[in-house]
Amino acid sequence: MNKQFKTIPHRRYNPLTDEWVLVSPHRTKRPWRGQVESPSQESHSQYDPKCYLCPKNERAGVHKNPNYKNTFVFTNDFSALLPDTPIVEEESELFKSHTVKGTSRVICFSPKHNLTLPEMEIESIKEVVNLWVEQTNELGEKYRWVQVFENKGTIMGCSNPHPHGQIWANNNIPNEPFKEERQQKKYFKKNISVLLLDYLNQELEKKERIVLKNKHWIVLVPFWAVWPFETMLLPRRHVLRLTDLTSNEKTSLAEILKRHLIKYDNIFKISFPYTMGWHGAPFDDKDYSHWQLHAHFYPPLLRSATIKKFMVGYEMLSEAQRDITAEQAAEKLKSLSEIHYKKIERSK
Ligand code: H2U
Ligand code: ZN
Repeated sequence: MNKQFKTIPHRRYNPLTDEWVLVSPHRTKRPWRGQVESPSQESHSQYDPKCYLCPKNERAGVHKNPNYKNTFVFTNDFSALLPDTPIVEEESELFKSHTVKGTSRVICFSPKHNLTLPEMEIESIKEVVNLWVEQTNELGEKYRWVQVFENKGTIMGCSNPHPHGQIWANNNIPNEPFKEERQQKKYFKKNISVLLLDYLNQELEKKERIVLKNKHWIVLVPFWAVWPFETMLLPRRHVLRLTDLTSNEKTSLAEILKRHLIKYDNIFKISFPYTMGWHGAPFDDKDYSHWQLHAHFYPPLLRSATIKKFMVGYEMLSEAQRDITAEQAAEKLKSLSEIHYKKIERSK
């Protein structure tokens, strides 16, 4: 590794988005020692009569949840996207607007109000993986872009601790995947190989930012990570979409997700907040061989359970900036136990 990375401010390039990040490691010359605060208020009960996601409870409006046993999906009662919008098009150079058709769904990961993904059994996590795949498959038949994601923790604007995620689908390609589409395509044209697979193979050789591996999957801190503990999860083989995964790959995904999210919870001994989501090739008739499926994890916490990284000031006006380097974050994540802190506390 370039030794100066550890001490000298520099910019790093993100080939997936064609954006740069400012890295300022000199601000953390001391070895990184995460401050551990007492665990935040978490729900201890498996059922909350006031929760709109718990089985048999009423949601806003007229709907009542079934007595579901594993996972449960419903159309968001306050959906940001609608399937039957009339045409709203404007096409002048400075005033442009396009019609958007789509839908938003909410997915409950478990009937248990207080059970988050890292604490679930691998079989139950596989149910969530299967649901992601089924939903992506179904929505991909109708829409070009299917965004599976999870907002976790109040710090991320999540409204309810009940373990859940969302899926939004629409007929156009939104900003983030648009950049990734453009960049992966450009790279493929130039090199006749897949950007993220070439990147992954070089990361496996360098070994500086790899957090976890199993037979089918790798978790790493990207060289160009912006958020303090940002990670990327990707399959080792060339896979375009969630819907292309084999059964073994889905089981192995459930397994690595559990290991990864336990490590996240163990950083500050709290249920670790983040936004995570999947990026795979869009659903239309074009050739997307240049794509590689991957998930991004964007956690906001920096030094403790209560100190988050703010993306304000210079970030809003110039470009993203980080203090601890991607290598330091990977080192920290690697060093953490794969046994959940709550399990250790219970056995004491
Ligand atoms: P968050 O976890 O990001 O807060 O998302 C939960 C979603 O649940 C949110 O988009 C929806 C909200 O619109 N919701 C319902 O669909 N029905 C309800 O009864 C309450 C919340
Ligand atoms: Zn609940």
